[in-house]
Amino acid sequence: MKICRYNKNPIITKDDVPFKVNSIFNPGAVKFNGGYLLLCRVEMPIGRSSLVIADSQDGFNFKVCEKPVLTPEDHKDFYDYVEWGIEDARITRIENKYFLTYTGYSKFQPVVVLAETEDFKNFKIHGPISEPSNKDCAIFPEKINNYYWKIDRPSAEHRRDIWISQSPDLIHWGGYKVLLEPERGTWESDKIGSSSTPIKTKEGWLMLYHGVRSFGTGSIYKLGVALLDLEKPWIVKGKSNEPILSPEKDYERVGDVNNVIFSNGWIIEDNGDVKIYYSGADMNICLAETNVEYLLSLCK
Ligand code: M1P
Repeated sequence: MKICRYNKNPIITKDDVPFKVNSIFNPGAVKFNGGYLLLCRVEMPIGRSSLVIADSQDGFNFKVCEKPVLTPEDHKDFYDYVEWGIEDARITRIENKYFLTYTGYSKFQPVVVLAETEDFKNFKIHGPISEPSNKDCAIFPEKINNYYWKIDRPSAEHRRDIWISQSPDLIHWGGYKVLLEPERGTWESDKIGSSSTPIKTKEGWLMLYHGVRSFGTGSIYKLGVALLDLEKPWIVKGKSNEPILSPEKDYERVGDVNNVIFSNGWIIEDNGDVKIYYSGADMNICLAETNVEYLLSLCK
């Protein structure tokens, strides 16, 4: 198996949302209660985003809930940092809790916000765990060497690299290291950002990320994959030397932001199959299927 787009893509569009939105895209993904749960970004007509759940028994056919489950207004103590929207949630299960990391957007620029839930109904919002500008944060699903680990994308002038850091409690972070840099003169020459929770394999942590190349007329977003050392996750053992998914279909080429494939959610099945949930052109939700062995082979 290589990487196959589902033949009924897109699997969710704005027509499937039971309230008025501009678009639905960039879902976090997790197995929950024996089914599949997507925590999708809905951009409201005013242009600010909230998060809504879509659920499914088979991972292909999803039903979008009646209203958003998490909005900027729910962030009472932290509203100043999310006033312009909450975006692009990543979901990490650690024991019986689900930790969400998403972008809080405001006049202060993007920050990473942390929340936790056990039931996807009640959320404990911890607030920002980064200074601006930072986004695209994913937490590893278990402690490594007694620490929690996250990857994210701080922005410095002219730099958009992926960093890794560690924490004793998921709230206080340190030990910052650069993990991956854009590669000049390639498909990922201008910026990169992590996608979702790294997947543990016998050969290392598989990590999905997006790479961006900018032109005068716009940018092209594609996906790549990298392999991190199991015990020393700041060591990159290998990465795909080509993008694994590039905008080709009309639903990836044309939308609010043309030529974008962006993912912040993937699910591994017990047999090693991997479902990559992604969005085309910031407008919809799509599915591509592959497996762990193939992704590992790309990193060698
Ligand atoms: O428009 C493509 C993506 O652009 C941003 O991603 P990043 O800053 O990580 O490159 C985000 O706004 C994302 O939501 C969007 O899909």
